[in-house]
Amino acid sequence: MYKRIVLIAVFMGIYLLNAQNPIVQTYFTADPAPMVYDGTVYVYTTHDEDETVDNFFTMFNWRCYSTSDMVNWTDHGVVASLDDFAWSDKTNGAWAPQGIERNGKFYLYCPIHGDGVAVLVSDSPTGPFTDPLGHRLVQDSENVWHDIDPTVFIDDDGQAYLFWGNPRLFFVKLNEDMISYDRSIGNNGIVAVEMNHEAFGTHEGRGGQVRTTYTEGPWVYKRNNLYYLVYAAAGIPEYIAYSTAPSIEGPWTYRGFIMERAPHLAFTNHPGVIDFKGNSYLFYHSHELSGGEGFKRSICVEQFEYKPDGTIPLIEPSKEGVSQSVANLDPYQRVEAETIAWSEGLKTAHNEETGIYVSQIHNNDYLVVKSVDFGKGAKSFEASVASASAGGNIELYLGGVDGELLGTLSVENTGGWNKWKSKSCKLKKTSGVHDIYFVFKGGEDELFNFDWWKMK
Ligand code: FUB
Repeated sequence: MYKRIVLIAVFMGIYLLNAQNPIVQTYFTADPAPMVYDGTVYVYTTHDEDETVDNFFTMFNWRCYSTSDMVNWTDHGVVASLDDFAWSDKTNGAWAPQGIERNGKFYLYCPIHGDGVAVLVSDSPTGPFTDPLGHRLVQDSENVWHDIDPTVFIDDDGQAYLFWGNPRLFFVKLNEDMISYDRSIGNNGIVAVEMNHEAFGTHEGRGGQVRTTYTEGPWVYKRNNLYYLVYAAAGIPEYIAYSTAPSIEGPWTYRGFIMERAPHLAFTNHPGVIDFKGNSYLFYHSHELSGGEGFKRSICVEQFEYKPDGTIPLIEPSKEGVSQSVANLDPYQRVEAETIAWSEGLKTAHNEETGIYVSQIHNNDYLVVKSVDFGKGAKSFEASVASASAGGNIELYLGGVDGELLGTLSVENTGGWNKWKSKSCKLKKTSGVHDIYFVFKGGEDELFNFDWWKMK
C-alpha cells in the first residue's frame, strides 16, 4: 500500500513538473485570442473572477499575456475593463474579445454581454486602451444579447472583416479606420452568414432537434489561399469544429471536429489559431485548474501540424501542452518575475511604480522559468523584492524543485509591500540551457513581493 502511494506521488510529481496547461495559473482566464505582433505572441483573455456571482459567468475585465518562446508567459495584467465604456451600464459581461494591429494602432473588439460588440484602441498591444466611439460598434442588431465573440481578420487586399455571434453568425466589412463599417451591404451593413448543413454540419441538439454545429466563438483566418472558420460547436457541452471556404464571404464547407470533449474541458470551449516561428498552435480553455468549475476556466495551448491538404487534425487537449520552447530566455537581461512557465500558489498584482509583480508568496510556493540560457556561466543572482513581514528566501534549483540548489537569496523586511529593494546572492557557476525553479521559503505569513530578476 505504502509503495503504491509513493508511486502515485512520484507520478503526480512528474506530471506536475511536465504540465504546461493551463498556461496561466495565477488567475482564471478564458476565451484566448492570440495575436502575433513583432516576434511576440500576445493573448487577450477574458477573466473569470475567483468568486462567481449567481452561479453564472462573472467577468469584469480583459487580461493580456505574452510570450516569445511559447513556454514562458509574461502577465500584463488587466488591459481593459467594462469601466472603459462610459455609455454601458453593465457591471458584468466582459466576454470573449479579439485584438489586431493596423497601421501602428491596436484594436480590441470587446463584446459586452447584453450591450453588443464594442471597440477600444491603443498605441500599444498591452494598452492603455480607450473607447474611440462612445457607443457600441455594431449598431442595428437583431438581438444585441446574441452579439458576442467578435473575431477580426484583414484580407490580403486590405479589407477587414469582423465576424461574431451566438447562435447565428454575422459579419461586417470594417472600414480602414477599423472603428466603422460599410453600411451599404446586408442589413445596414450587417451580413448574416447562411447557417446550412453543408457549411456547418449537423448534430442532434437538446430535445432531439437536428441543428447546425456552429454555436459561438468564431475565429477566422487565411492560410495558403484557404479561408478557415474555427468555432465552438455542437454545444453545450462544446466541441471545436471548423469550416473552410475559397473566399472570406463563403461558401463555407464543414470540415469536422478538431477538438472533442474531454473530462477536464469546461461546458464551453473557445478557439484561437496562429502560426508562430514556423509552428501552428490551437488555443482553447479548460476547467482543470478550478477542479471542474465551468465558470472558472483557464486558457491552454497545443501545437499541431496541418495535413498536406490543409486540413486540421483532431487535436488532443493535453496537460503537457507545448513542451518545446521556440527560443531560449536570456537571464542576463532583466526578466519580469511575472514571466512564468508554471507556478503554484501565486498571484500577480499591479502598482503604478513597478507595473505587474508576483504577489501572495507563501512558504513552498514556486515558479518555473523554462529554457534559460546560462551561456558560459552565471555567478550571481539579483532580484527586486519588497516585504512588510519577516521576509523569507528565494531558492534557485536546476530542473526541478528537488534539483541541484544553485543559490539562496534571503529577503528581509524592506519596510512595506511596495518598498522595493534590489538584493543579490552568489550562484554555483552554471552553464548551458536549463529550467529554473524559484522556490519560496519562510514562515507561515505572506513572505514578500517579487518584481524582477537578473543574473550576472
Ligand atoms: O466567456 C463567456 C462566453 O463563454 C464566451 O463569450 C463564449 O465564447 C464562451 O466561452
